[in-house]
Amino acid sequence: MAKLFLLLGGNLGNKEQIFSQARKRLQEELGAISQLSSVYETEPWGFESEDLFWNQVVVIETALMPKEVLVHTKAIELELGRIRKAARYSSRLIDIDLLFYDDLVLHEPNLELPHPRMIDRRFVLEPLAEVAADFLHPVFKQNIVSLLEDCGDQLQVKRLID
Ligand code: PH2
Ligand code: MG
Ligand code: MG
Repeated sequence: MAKLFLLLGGNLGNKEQIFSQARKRLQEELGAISQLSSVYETEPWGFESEDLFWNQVVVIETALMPKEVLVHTKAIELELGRIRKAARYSSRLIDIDLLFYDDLVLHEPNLELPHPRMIDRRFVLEPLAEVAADFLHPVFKQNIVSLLEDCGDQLQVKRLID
């Protein structure tokens, strides 16, 4: 089994319902959820929008290989109504990103692990620090708390109390 770290993100529609459906479908397709961060309300990174995001880290124990994981996460995004736009960053119902797959380092055109932009994004590092503060980034050899300390991203990331 591998420990898979995913990030859910979305800033359109009924976020509570979409996130809940996403967690259910991920569990059915990939394996049991072993950890969940809180949900965070976050300012859009990389583009302008009035619609704040929700972000949440989901940790799954999976028997699938990374490529198989990607096939399933893409299918679940579509199932939940995601429409891909031409623009690099835009508002969306649901995005499911692979952050880490154990400490695997992979550089392929359609899949890079660890997620190449996570270190620049407070909306990833804050929820990640909640569930895996000591996890060592396999490329930078820093743990998540240390990456968060070095992160220059000033956009607001607020933990929602549930
Ligand atoms: N995802 C993006 C671009 N910008 N901003 C926030 N706050 N949260 C996201 O999940 C997000 C983003 C690209 O996938
Ligand atoms: Mg993304
Ligand atoms: Mg994505």
